[in-house]
Amino acid sequence: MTDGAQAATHSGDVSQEVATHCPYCALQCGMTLRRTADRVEVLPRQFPTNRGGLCQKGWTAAELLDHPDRLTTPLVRDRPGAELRPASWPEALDRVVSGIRRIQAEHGRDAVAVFGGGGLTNEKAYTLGKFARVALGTRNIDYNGRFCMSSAAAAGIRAFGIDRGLPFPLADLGTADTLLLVGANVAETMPPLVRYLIEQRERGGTLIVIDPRATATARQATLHLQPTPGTDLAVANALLHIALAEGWVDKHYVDARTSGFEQVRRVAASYWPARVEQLSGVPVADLEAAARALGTAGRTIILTARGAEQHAKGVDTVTAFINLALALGLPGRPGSGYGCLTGQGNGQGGREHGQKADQLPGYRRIDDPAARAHVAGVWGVRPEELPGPGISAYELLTALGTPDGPKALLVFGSNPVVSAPRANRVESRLRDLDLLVVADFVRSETAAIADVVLPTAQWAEEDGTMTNLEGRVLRRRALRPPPPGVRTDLAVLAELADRLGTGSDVEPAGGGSTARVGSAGTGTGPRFPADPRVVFEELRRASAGGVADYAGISWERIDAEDGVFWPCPTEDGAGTARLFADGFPTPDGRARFLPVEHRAAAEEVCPDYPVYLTTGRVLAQYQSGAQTRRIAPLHRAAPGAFLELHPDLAARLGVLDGDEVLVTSRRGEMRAPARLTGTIRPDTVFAPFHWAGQARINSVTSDALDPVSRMPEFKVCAVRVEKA
Ligand SMILES: Nc1nc2c(c(=O)[nH]1)N[C@H]1C(S)=C(S)[C@@H](COP(=O)(O)OP(=O)(O)OC[C@H]3O[C@@H](n4cnc5c(=O)[nH]c(N)nc54)[C@H](O)[C@@H]3O)O[C@H]1N2
Ligand SMILES: Nc1nc2c(c(=O)[nH]1)N[C@H]1C(S)=C(S)[C@@H](COP(=O)(O)OP(=O)(O)OC[C@H]3O[C@@H](n4cnc5c(=O)[nH]c(N)nc54)[C@H](O)[C@@H]3O)O[C@H]1N2
Ligand code: SF4
Ligand SMILES: [Mo]
Repeated sequence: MTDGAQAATHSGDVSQEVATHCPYCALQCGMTLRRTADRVEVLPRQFPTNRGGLCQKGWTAAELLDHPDRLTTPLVRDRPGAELRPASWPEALDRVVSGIRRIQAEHGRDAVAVFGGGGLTNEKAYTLGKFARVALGTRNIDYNGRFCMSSAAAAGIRAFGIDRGLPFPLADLGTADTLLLVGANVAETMPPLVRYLIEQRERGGTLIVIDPRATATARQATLHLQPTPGTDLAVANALLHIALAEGWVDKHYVDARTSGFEQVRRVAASYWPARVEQLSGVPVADLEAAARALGTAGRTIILTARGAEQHAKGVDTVTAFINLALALGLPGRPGSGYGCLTGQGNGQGGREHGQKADQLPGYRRIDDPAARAHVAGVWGVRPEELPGPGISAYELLTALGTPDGPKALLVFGSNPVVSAPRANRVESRLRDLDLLVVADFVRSETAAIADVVLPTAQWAEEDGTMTNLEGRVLRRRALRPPPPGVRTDLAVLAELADRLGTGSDVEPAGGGSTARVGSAGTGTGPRFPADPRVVFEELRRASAGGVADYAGISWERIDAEDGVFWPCPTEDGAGTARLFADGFPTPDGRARFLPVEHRAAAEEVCPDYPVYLTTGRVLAQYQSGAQTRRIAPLHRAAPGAFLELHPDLAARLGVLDGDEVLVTSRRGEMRAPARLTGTIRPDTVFAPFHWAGQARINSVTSDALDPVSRMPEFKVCAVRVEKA
């Protein structure tokens, strides 16, 4: 056990040293926080995922705790155009509650919407979903995971009946004979994971990377396939085509454990390598070498990340790789399988407990009568009181302030002004709202245009649980209480629910306004508890019997077992580190093949917009940059946006390294210095999305959505590049 003796902090308690995890990405590296006289120190900590490693972001995470930009008082805007000014908590909360009441009285309950984030703890994600459905009674809630995990999630559910990022422990990567990474730049996005890649190669394994750029990850690969953005589906079908032709398909597995192969086989027949070379730019010889490495290895793992998934055909693209994995007999075979690398700190748990438009806790569907009855029982409401499914993140953001759309939005844990596709449109919709409320610990670009900003606690100031990329439930532990003037998200939601008058259905004798008593369903205590441990106990009951069943997971078990893998239905039964050993959670126990065809990107290049744009991340910045742009060493390492382009393209455009360039699409423009590099395809340019203002690449990106997951096409659109 590595979680140490200091594990026992509960809400409110503080210690000098605490064993916790990094606030940022889904790797959730183990770290120890230590209080010294004048600061909080980060020390790497052994945990099964990071094995003692941290990246720069983790090392410097504590610098935001006492940062001068930290918000320590609520802010309100008195009228449109006025500056935000400091306000007391009662004033700010009154403003929120009176605004919600007025808007709902005039326009109905759905006129108030909620936008959450995959960085929120399980307790917060759960409470936010419950707050929307019970306290606000709105169907309109969705979250930034729609921009992140949704395509892989939808494909996983379609094929396997379940969506858990990695269905096996991360350590399996180190023992794979062949490992395929599709659109994943882990050397920058999850640096400590690279030690598994090194281990894998030291054992003689083959690493294949598919990426339009020769990234730091691709440079470590045995074989790098460099397709045009948006053509991975064709590549996957070609790999299957070759596997069929060479006899590498595991017929026994296909017969015994899957359904639907025949149709997929017929589709793959038309993806002969020469045709796919035409479509993708990947040479036939590379397709053949990749197929051989995948088809003839003992242990083979295929992983996708955002490069494959953030497309208007992201679900079908992931499906094509799952088809390949199934044909090779990988899922459920020890040391082999398909997985998706989740992104945000709680990218996995954040999508299980009800902040998604169509979802109730435990990965239940909100349109399933049995699910509604179960969750309504836990919440102490009648099933018919629960709203139905809402609309997806981008559709929600672009409906704001329109005649039939929501008039108020509450944002917890996202900065869509920077991170949403077609961000100029999203920003103007946010400005059209009657009431925008943002809970954050810094003045993010979204907080800056809000009517009310609520200062909330940071990770080192709260307890809770997070579910990492392996489906392992971990504990976040508080080192210190929030600074004066700052409240936790749970405390804010509890207070708002209380003021909205939906804190309970049973008024205590004497009618006190704060001392709510719970219903039969919730036991005693308030309906919206602020104590994360109490919330977790309720979440366990709400998730019981669902796909993501946390019923058997307790904080004590998490401490004792280095985290517990879901599903874990009983306290005395083990968690599930590896899925699919005996079958798939589909009605017939078989995994489903689904035929998928290549199609063009929503926006193809043309004479006016002749270059492909793709977007992504750099090592030293995180997401919208609201946190990491404020951390001095990270700012020094990555001070601003840039446009990566090939020297041949630059020469055609008359652009030199460092020149300011203007990138224009049908939707908007962005300016940044050119960075010339031979590592990118000459038909493609790349920009990171961590910066705001003129350097905001999401002013340019496409808002085409995947028809199933509603994932925006962040990874390809057509642009024009010129010297500014
Ligand atoms: N430093 C850092 N780390 C992070 C984050 C961060 O913001 N910064 N965010 C976290 C989150 S939320 C996420 S979701 C993960 C994301 O982790 P990744 O998915 O690894 O990150 P990205 O940079 O978005 O995309 C990965 C790669 O996809 C490539 N790509 C672009 N288009 C295509 C395509 O059409 N096909 C293929 N095959 N590849 C393509 C890009 O060139 C890029 O190198 O990172 C997590 N970790
Ligand atoms: N062009 C392009 N755009 C992209 C992507 C891409 O690859 N290309 N990737 C997409 C992906 S994968 C993702 S995940 C999104 C992420 O984009 P965002 O949703 O904007 O994510 P963050 O920047 O992490 O925003 C989190 C905000 O909430 C605050 N915050 C952090 N933790 C908490 C908390 O516990 N409580 C509260 N109240 N606030 C908190 C932070 O300070 C920050 O302001 O961006 C998407 N946008
Ligand atoms: S890899 Fe992710 S979890 Fe680990 S230190 Fe870096 S940002 Fe934090
Ligand atoms: Mo993400």
